[in-house]
Amino acid sequence: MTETVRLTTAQALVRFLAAQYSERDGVEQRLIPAVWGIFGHGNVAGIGQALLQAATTGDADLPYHLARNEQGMVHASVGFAKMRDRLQTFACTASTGPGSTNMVTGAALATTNRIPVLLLPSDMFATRAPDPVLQQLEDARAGDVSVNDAFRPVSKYWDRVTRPEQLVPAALAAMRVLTDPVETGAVTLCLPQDVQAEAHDWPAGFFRRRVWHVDRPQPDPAAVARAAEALRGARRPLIVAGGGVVYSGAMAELRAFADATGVPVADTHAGKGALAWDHPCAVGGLGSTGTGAANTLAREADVVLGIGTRYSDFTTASHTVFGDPDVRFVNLNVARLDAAKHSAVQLVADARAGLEALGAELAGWRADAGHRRRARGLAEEWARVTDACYRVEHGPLPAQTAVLGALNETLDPRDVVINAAGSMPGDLQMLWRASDPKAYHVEYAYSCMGYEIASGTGVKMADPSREVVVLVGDGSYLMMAQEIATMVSEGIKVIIVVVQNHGFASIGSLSDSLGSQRFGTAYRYRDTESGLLDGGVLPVDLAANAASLGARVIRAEGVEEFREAVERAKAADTTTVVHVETDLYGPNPPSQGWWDVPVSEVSDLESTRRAHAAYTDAKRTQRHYL
Ligand SMILES: Cc1ncc(C[n+]2csc(CCOP(=O)(O)OP(=O)(O)O)c2C)c(N)n1
Ligand SMILES: [Mg+2]
Repeated sequence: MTETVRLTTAQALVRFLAAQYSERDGVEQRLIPAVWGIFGHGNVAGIGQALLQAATTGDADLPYHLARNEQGMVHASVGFAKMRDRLQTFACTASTGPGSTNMVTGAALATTNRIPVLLLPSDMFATRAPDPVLQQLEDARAGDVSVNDAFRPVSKYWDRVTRPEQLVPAALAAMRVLTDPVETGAVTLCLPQDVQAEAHDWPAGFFRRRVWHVDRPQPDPAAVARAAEALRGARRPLIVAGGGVVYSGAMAELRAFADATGVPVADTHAGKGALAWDHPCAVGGLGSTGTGAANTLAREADVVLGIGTRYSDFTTASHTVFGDPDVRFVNLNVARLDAAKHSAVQLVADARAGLEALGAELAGWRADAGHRRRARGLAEEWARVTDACYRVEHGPLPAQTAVLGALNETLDPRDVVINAAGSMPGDLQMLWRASDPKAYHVEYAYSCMGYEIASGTGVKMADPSREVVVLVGDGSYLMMAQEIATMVSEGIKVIIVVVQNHGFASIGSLSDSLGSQRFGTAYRYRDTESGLLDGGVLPVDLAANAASLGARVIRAEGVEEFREAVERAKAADTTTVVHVETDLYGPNPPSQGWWDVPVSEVSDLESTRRAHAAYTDAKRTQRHYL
């Protein structure tokens, strides 16, 4: 007879999660070392009871962390998982209805970024006995629909456990998807509140220690030969290094490949730091917010080797950055979805394995010396542009680029800077000097305002030996500052730099360039005469707000005070907010690329008509790479 254990569904899930491990390159670690949550009637007596039992009886090792907003706890989990190269993540439990749907944005962020996170939204009663339960959506056309169906398109695996025994296949499928580098993203197991509390006799084998091996798919030798042939024929090759290089831990292999071949290496947000910024082949960020060096080389490139990149529109400057009419692509990617982009020679493999194989196949081959010299010269030229942006004197409020420069020079190479949305990702992509693959943590697949502070907690938990610096604009701060209280309660030290410019520098200047005159992009009083939101500055005090949440706060005026404030924040051992005001209007770094944002084709406004003419012009260079 099979040995069984009598537990509730929630208790069984907690015990199961505590027994899951991931393994890569011989290193085993807990796949899900902790659970984040916010309790309500949907989970307090189900998962909540199971976690209490785990914490107090030693039944299972699964610590619980209390977030302040469910979206925030998903961001914390993503930050953690990204730092841990997708080999570990957290689970997130939420109550029914709003608690659960608050996680939908986090789920989309995780899936877009290809970062694993396990979501456990509570669901309406499986028995439907008390329907409609508080917060239940009633659908007149279908009895089985709940708000949790909203997770389906943003999850890589979705299931609803309407009977206890369904947990066994559902939980196993969830682990498979979380640990598959091709499939990974948000995994959602919806748990009806009655089922969570229902007992069942579980097969003991369900709880055995289970290791999920994350393997390194090797490339097909014929594909390696095709890729090598394409590169050997290249006169102006360029590498685009994406996040896949970092998640695969292929930094040494990328460096060795660059050293051996001399091919210039541009990076995406997720790939920045994979090759140190001052490596002789490094040419910096590519695309809409790319460096002059990377974008010039992309315009001239005849062969592009994309490694671990999903080629977002920011990377390709909306399909305009590659200018050679005959440009060919070679894509090394673990996911065929990405390998196949731009009609590439597909090298479907783990980035490390693929680089090793391609490097061996290309042994002795080097990119043209003139091309290498040109790339080096362009990179040096861009270094001078960066220096100028870092040192720009501007008043009365400083330029954001000078604040970023002071920060870059004050931080140590291993310190992590986090950012996600606003004008800073662009400035960082062009100017930030990263020499460590984990030092640049910019979420720019979903570019979600609110990720910054919330993820800081998870990033610090992933590597407490590093200083973690959250860079956050006032807009993002106002969307999700509450997780400062979580950091304080957990005793997690993060430095938060709040860049106050009273509005959206990013969307404001975008609006201006598109003929929409910065409409509705500044935080201002409504002007009684114009009727628009362009009155005086609001008396909003974000430093006081941060202090009210329990953070230590330093107000800095100007670049020199800012530099000192960061030094003091580094010396502190509790969460410290550095508040600095910058000029909403720049000066900005010289923009090098285009971004496709459509402009109204007809308009009563002269500004829009002019912008539309410029848009039509820019659009001409956009194309598919066939
Ligand atoms: C959740 C979310 N809503 C809206 C946007 C669109 N958006 C991109 S940047 C931005 C403004 C950001 O303002 P702030 O954080 O102050 O940064 P700044 O542009 O001033 O640097 C907005 C609204 C977004 N990225 N995320
Ligand atoms: Mg702002």
